[in-house]
Amino acid sequence: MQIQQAGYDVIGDIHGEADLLEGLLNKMGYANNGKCWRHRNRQALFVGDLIDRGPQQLRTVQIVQAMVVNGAAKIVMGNHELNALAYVTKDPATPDKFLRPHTEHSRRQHEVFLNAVSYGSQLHQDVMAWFRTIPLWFDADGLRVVHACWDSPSIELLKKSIGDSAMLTPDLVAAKAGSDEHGALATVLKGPEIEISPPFLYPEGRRSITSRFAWWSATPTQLSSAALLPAGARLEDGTPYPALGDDKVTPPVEPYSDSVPVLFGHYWRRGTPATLTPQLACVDFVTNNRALVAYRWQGEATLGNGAFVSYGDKQ
Ligand SMILES: [Mn+2]
Repeated sequence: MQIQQAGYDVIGDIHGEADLLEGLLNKMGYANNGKCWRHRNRQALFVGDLIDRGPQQLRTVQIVQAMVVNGAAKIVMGNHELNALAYVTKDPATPDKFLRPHTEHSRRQHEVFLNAVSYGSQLHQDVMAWFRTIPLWFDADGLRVVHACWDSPSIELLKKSIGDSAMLTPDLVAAKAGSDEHGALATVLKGPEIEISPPFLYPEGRRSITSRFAWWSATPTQLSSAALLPAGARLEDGTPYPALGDDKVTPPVEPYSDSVPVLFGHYWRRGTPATLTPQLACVDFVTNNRALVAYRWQGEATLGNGAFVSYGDKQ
């Protein structure tokens, strides 16, 4: 067995797959000591998006929270945790409304979680209280971790209002769409987006005029390498969305140029886990079968493909 030096095991978006999480932790040499899963000389570092989608969301939260509270793990916030907080937070400007409107779409996206905790219960409030303690990014020991995008101007802007602790504040949760703070928070947790024409439909039918942007792309001004359409995207007439051409796009963020490596989740990457650049790697992968991916970081400034580990994939 490979000897692991001290460092961080950066674990991708779990989305309620608690069985996969425990399998991955076990595979990486973590053991459950009755209080939490723990490694003798390493820490787990979760990229967020613990909830929504999968079947074991409450158990996922409980496993991760126990690890964080007992010092066996760290975590950064995902857009699904932010959404969960906005879903229960009244808009200070219009107190009869929630910051995340309770639309059919937002309710459906969140309903497995809401059913698991029972909406409005003490348990629900306790989980939200813990979510409020999750920092927006990690930047220490020669490593950076963020849910979606390490955009230095956005992070510097957020630091001006919330400081280096990277903790969400009530004012930041309530920042209005169109404000600099709202844009910076969206860039960091949801990733930058670009306009796309014609619009596309997600597999479930929702229409969108913006697409995710491959902020790590070496050719960010070519539509084909810059736009990330979801699998199964269609045109409004129902036909498959055509292949993207080499139309020029204006990158919404500057390329990442620092020497500190960045690990992130969010992007549903396909295929065998691999780095994107020597400084950038995503740990959120969708494979043929359900799988959870981690990057076992041991202090290196240059990321390498040998550090990925996955569990649950039958390839
Ligand atoms: Mn996400």
